[in-house]
Amino acid sequence: MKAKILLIDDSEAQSNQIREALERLGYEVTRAASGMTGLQLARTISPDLVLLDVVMADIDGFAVCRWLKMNAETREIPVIMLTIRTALADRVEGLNIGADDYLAKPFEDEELEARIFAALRVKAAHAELRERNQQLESMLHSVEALASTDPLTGLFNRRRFADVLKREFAVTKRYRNTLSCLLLDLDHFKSINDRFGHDAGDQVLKEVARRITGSLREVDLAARYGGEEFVVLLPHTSKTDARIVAERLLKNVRKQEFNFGGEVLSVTTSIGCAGNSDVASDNAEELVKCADIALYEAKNGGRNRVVMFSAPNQERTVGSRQSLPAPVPVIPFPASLPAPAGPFPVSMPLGVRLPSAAPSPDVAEPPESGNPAKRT
Ligand code: GH3
Ligand code: MG
Ligand code: MG
Repeated sequence: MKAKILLIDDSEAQSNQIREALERLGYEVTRAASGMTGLQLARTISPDLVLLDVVMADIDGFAVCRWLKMNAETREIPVIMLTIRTALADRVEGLNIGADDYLAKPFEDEELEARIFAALRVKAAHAELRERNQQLESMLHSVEALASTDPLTGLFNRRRFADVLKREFAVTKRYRNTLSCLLLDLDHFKSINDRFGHDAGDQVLKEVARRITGSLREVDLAARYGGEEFVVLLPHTSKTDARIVAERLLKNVRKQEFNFGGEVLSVTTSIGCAGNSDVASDNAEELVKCADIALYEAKNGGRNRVVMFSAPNQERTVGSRQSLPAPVPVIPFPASLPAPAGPFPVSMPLGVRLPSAAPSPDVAEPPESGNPAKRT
């Protein structure tokens, strides 16, 4: 493809001479007979290069060059100024205002060709560099996105959550706002993997993630905290309001039915909820710890429920070792008893419920027997 050159020169005779030389060299030439026309054409035809005479009747070449270099649309077009051989000051000024090169009149075809070629090469190199930079920038964005996203669910991962938590917690301290945190853990999720395979488990995790984000406001943040655990950060939300959100999540997750090999089932979740009023220290992670303690109690209390964190002494908040509530004792599986054979049957009231089963209460339900909470 021929390079397109815009020749801005008000002298008819000189223009014809240069146009002939350029066309002999294989360039496509458009001529502007005044500085003003040259500026308009530079925008409309987007030439690869401008050859610009200095002395013109309406506006001189310096002014034209300045306008071309100030305008974002034309800034990248290389400009070669045509000066008289003796006028050193003109050449220096031309370069100072942004011209890329100059050509002293009279000139030979070879010099014209060499200067044009050099200017086009620089332009091509700039364009390539710009493209490479754009590619690098978009690669960087993808890498950043990958580093902060959970590939299965598309939610933020734990690393990214930790960053956001730190920032939100600091903002909350500074402006004395409320901030709440929910920690969710699917109930008896392992039995889905065991009965229907890992892909079925993945499908459940994806759908649960979708339901969680669908139940939140835009300013809330949901992340995958671990295998079948999710964490939700609710800025500007008191514990009372967080409870409402948690109960909505509980219902929305439970409502989703899955059909695996003709068997229709739903999953339940246990949710621990804590608020920044539970944390006395500056350590943002304490907020998740409090939610985790509440989640543990939700598991122990029979699963499929929301438990709000409450310190044993209501006056106290978490922030020092002494103020943490005593951990709920874990009852070890007696070594003398044989381990249960095979996977847990899903049809049992294990949180994975058949639709025909009566819905479990969301809160305050007697503990399930024989299924002590295990937190992994
Ligand atoms: P609980 O009610 O006490 O929380 O029981 P649970 O079965 O949900 O908990 P447990 O910790 O025993 O099992 C969690 C299972 O989650 C075990 C692990 O194989 C599975 N898991 C973790 N990550 C993934 C994943 O990305 N995909 C699938 N399909 N399974 C996963
Ligand atoms: Mg679980
Ligand atoms: Mg777990």
